[in-house]
Amino acid sequence: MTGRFVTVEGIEGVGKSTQLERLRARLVEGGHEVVTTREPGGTPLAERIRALVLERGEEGVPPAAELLLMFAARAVHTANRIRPALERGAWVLCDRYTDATYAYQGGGRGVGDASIAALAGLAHPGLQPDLTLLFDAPVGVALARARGRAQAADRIESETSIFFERVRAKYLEIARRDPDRVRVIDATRDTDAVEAAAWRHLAELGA
Ligand code: Z5A
Repeated sequence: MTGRFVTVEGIEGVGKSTQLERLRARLVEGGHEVVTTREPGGTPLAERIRALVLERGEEGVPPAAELLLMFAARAVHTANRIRPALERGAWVLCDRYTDATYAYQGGGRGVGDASIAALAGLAHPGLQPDLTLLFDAPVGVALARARGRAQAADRIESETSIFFERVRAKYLEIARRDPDRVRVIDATRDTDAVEAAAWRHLAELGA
């Protein structure tokens, strides 16, 4: 594969989508083909799975079901959108990927790493991001940003601060374990400063 696979991660409201759009614009200016996408979702079928897993309903969603739905969406997304784009040489900028599963279903819900690794091997064998930008900020800062927006919280966004503390801790653990791929960016700074830090990592990858 000749393209570049870049994922952005972090807890809700930390500024991932804002930065993804800025990085997309700069890559396009530089003459690259860029595909921006998100998880769960990114294809018609995967977006339908996203709606199922995020909607707030009467019936409980056990962690195992949440985990399997995330990977069902990811298997479709990887096969039908991410791999074809990488094979044509595009830059793929993806808002969340398998690190989110380790952080949310692992750190947040208590699913073991071994179960997640087994499903990752099944859903996207051999496909790992070239670079992951982990936007990091204290939970209070990120949730205040997220809750400043108009839209209602979905099922996972409605979790407690303690849940998001566990998710953040797991993300930071992933970054410590894989520092060459996962770059932690201080997302408490203003939007331009965060973008400059993120862009330096893309430049190292050939942007
Ligand atoms: N999930 C999961 O559990 N397991 C998985 O495997 C996967 C996902 C893949 C959907 O994710 C949910 O799925 C998510 C995890 C779960 N649930 N939660 N929580 P999503 O990525 O679609 O949704 P999200 O995490 O809730 O993203 P978000 O709320 O859109 O946040 P964001 O993209 O990081 O933030 P933003 O929209 O760019 O910015 C938020 C606000 O802050 C906005 O008003 C900005 O203008 C403002 N902002 C941005 N940057 C700054 C700076 N630097 N300073 C000040 N204000 C800023």
